[in-house]
Amino acid sequence: MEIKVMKNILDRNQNKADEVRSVLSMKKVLMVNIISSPGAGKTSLLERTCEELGTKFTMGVIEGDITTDRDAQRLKKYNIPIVVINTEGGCHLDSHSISKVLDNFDLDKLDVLFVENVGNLICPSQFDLGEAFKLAVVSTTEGDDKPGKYPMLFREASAVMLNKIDLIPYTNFNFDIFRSDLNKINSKIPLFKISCTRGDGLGEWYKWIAERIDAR
Ligand SMILES: Nc1nc2c(ncn2[C@@H]2O[C@H](COP(=O)(O)OP(=O)(O)OP(=O)(O)O)[C@@H](O)[C@H]2O)c(=O)[nH]1
Ligand SMILES: [Mg+2]
Repeated sequence: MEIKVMKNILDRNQNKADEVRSVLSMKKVLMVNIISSPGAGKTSLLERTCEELGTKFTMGVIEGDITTDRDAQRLKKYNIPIVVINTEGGCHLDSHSISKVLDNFDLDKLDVLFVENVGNLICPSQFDLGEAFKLAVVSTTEGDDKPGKYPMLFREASAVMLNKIDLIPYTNFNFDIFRSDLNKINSKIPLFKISCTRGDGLGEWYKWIAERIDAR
């Protein structure tokens, strides 16, 4: 019985996600669903990306948070449209919540809409928001075992950002284990080794995302 209820929830979510995807595709807006555990660096990556590509592309951000608008406050200085969705305890965004806030953006003018999902490695991977693709962010301080332990996100994502590589010397993170586990799940997935604080590896990310925005 419980399984049936869950299936209904996912079916309803999928129908709305398909609607959102078709609206965004008509308007030529690339929506990117950013997923990570709490603190891996989603907002830091957005700060860097707004700084670098904010003049080249028209960007918007949807900030999913259980409570507070703190991440949105951090992005305010880039003068881009930002909408906060507080899930009030919910551990992920869904397509209905995205659909309800799309009117807050001028979709005719937008090139890219980044969605920072609620910090969680599990539930957000199950809920299609109508995005063009999912982006997985993991950080070295979380350990090298995350692809093996939480395979769904790494199966679903179109790219992986391995953040906080500046901290590797202070952890027991083993890149070979990380890469080998990732290969077993999704061997072709692009992997960016980055540090949002120091700036390592971000040039390749800017190039990769800019190509996708251009090709939308
Ligand atoms: N050393 C180091 N710290 C980082 C790096 N990237 C982010 N941080 C720090 O990690 C902490 C969390 O970063 P956020 O960008 O807020 O992470 P988040 O994924 O948005 O967090 P939630 O929204 O709470 O899930 C902050 O204190 C950042 O300054 C990095 O590359 N290196
Ligand atoms: Mg954040």
